[in-house]
Amino acid sequence: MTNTETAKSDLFSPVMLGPIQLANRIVMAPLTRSRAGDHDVPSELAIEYYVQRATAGLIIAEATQVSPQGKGYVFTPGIYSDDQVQAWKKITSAVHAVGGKIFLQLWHVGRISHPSLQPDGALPVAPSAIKPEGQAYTTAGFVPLLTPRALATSEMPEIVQQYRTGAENALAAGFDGVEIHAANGYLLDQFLRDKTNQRNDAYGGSIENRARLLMEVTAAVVGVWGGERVGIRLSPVSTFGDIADSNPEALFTHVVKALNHFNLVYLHVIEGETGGARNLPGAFDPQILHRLFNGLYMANNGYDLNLAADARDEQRADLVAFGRPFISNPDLVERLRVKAPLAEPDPATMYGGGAAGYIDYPTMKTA
Ligand code: 8OZ
Repeated sequence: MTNTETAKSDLFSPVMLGPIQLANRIVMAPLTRSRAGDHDVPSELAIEYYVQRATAGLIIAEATQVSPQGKGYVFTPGIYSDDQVQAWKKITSAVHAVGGKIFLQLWHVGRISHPSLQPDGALPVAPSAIKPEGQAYTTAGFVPLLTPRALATSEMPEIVQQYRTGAENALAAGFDGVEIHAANGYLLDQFLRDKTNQRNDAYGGSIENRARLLMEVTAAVVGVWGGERVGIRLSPVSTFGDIADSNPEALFTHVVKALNHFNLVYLHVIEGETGGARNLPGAFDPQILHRLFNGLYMANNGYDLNLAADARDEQRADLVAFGRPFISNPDLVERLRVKAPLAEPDPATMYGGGAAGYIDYPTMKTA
């Protein structure tokens, strides 16, 4: 990109996302901020938080559990009760009133949870009873993750139903669409990968079997919304959540080919290590998935203006999602456009707490 006063990239021009016109190609990535209240109801503060960031071409609202069982961190919001739908409705209405577009990310954490976060203190569920390395974020602080309970084959329709209910509730709450969270070592990713899925029923073993739950969930969500309002997030080379696969290229090639059947509007790919390096030695090139996919490709992971503009110029992405910069720069799109300096987020207020570090980051104008 050449060095002029304002960035000349078509990142800042409108684009169609299926039937929806976005003002630009810059997406606010889903960001867990852990500010929900009792019963997993999104905070009133979230109205202002998302409105402040509504100049993003698209907001993907934070990961939101589709069921009480799908919860894995304190203070994350849900989309399984009427109170939650009413609270989300206020958020989507306020974002729409200022011209923004907003999807909801549908989430089930699987084994990345803790009995203290589960209904009746139950063990978290997973494809197989394999303990993840790492810690759960609970009301008692960080505690070690435990060996989960393997789901019975007979429980699989109920898991699919949780996503269907989440999708229906997201529709009732006024979202523009939904993103299926199949990344970062949560339930759907746990089924995909052979390190975490050692089942010997129809949901484990071959790549086709390991992808079965994701395809059933996608069919259910598309049944509610239509493919043109459903996106999906994958993290094919990430190990976040203590996840791995013996052949990620074969696995994710199959997954993307199978997803093409649903005509999803976008594929959102965390191209490197979640929250970490973009270039991983030995990892396959996620552009393979871009070339295979029949909808829009949304790139994510450590992008800045130059990387994003280059990705557009070289046709390596249709949309670019920014995460952490949106925490501390509510007017990120304008700052990128005029090449203004970006504010750094304060790690101390990233998760949990109230307004501080949430809705008090200034725009360039108010700074
Ligand atoms: C950071 C902290 C808690 C959750 C993800 C939903 O990685 C998350 C998440 C990230 O997708």
